[in-house]
Amino acid sequence: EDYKNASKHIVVLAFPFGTHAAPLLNIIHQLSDACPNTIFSFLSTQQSNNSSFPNKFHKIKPFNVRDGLPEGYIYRGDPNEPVEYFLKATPGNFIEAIGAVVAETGKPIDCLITDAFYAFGGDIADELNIPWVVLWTAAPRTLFVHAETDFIRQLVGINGSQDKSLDFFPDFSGVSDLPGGVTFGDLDAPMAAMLYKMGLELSRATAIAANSFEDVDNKVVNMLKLKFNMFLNVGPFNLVSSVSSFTIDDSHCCLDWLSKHKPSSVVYISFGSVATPLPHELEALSEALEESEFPFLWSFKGNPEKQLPPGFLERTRSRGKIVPWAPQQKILQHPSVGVFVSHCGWNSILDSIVGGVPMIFRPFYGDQILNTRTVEVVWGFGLEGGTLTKEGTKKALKLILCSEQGKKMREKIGIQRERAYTAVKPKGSSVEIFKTLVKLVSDI
Ligand code: U2F
Repeated sequence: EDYKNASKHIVVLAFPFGTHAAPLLNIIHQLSDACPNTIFSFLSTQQSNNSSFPNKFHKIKPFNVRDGLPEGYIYRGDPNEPVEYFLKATPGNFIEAIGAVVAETGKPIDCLITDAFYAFGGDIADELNIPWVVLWTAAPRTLFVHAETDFIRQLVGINGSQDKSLDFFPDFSGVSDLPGGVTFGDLDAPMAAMLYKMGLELSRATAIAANSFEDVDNKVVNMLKLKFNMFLNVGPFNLVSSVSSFTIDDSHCCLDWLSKHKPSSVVYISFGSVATPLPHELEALSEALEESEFPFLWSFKGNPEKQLPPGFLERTRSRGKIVPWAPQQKILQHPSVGVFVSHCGWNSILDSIVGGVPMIFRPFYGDQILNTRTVEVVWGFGLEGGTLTKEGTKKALKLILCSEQGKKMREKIGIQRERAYTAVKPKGSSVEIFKTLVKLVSDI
């Protein structure tokens, strides 16, 4: 019925790992509000759809695609493994599912929107003779690196010295900041190969929307605008709309707990949806928290009783709170939070900017090291952590929470925060650019 009444049908292909499907669904919600006669079919794996669609939406319908896992597959703790099985199943699983959606609904497709990762989206759209729009969910700087991979490889070589500089680009340091698979590591690994292909093919996209804002990283944003027809900064989504119930779930009463603390005094810790620090780092971080005596709120993936030092939970109970999941956006906007110990995923950085909270970094993989570079060097509101050590963490916590330098960082992040808010005000850049995207999608 919903399909029959709709004038247009847009199919959306999500990347079902990390925090990718959530921002994609976020922008689809915004488009759905702006294009009331359009129906959206949202294709992802069953597991991803189950967590993205706790509620049903009238004009956005989830459809499941094969996850590519062998029968009886048991997860053994390597987050890469399910991703690689999934990538092997693409694009076949999506092509099958698109066929099934069209057969089931009787509605031809007018436009394809995909995660930017999916270069094959360009082929599918060409075949159907429809526009291909993508969402880039990470930082502009990371997209730039993937779009310039061939150039970078020509200049610095492959698997050469990690000390080589990248100063021919603005505010870039060296090869060691790049995501694995660009100039070092296994360039043929499935993720690396996918990102390389993405860098080559994205210029075919009708538009590239991004969860960022014009002033977020000026010089790089300008280069991307020159490189692509339409590079549309329409974020940050954490200010534009908050449809994802997972980010606002406060079943562990974190916000009440925060309200009992002084302004800018609490350490908030989270390493995102995929990464976990090594056991010795968990121990070092726990000891640093215990010895420095700051109150802390820790979103902990795993079993804290088993993974944290014996007695730590009891000894810190009066000033520490450990939860399996926290409403991070709200937490970072709470005045009590003074510092964020983070893996530097892009969504977490945007949460920190919007909350005005300086960061301590513990990057793990992919874009995260490059993100720390932007926060530290371009914006100046974070400290490079690397592997977590007790003394290093204690020093960084003290510096951010108790020193003049920490105050300065808060001022610097305040500037970025202001820019983010300005971008989403009426007539703000993200609001105006979003209209371009809406027009593009409505005019098809
Ligand atoms: C991948 O992202 P991750 O999921 O590892 O990390 P983030 O981009 O920082 O996103 C984490 C999200 O989960 C939310 C938080 C963010 O929206 O608000 N969250 C929460 O609400 N409560 C919690 O207790 C913990 C987290 C990848 F690993 C990154 O490197 C990429 O930059 C990113 C974007 O492509 O995807």
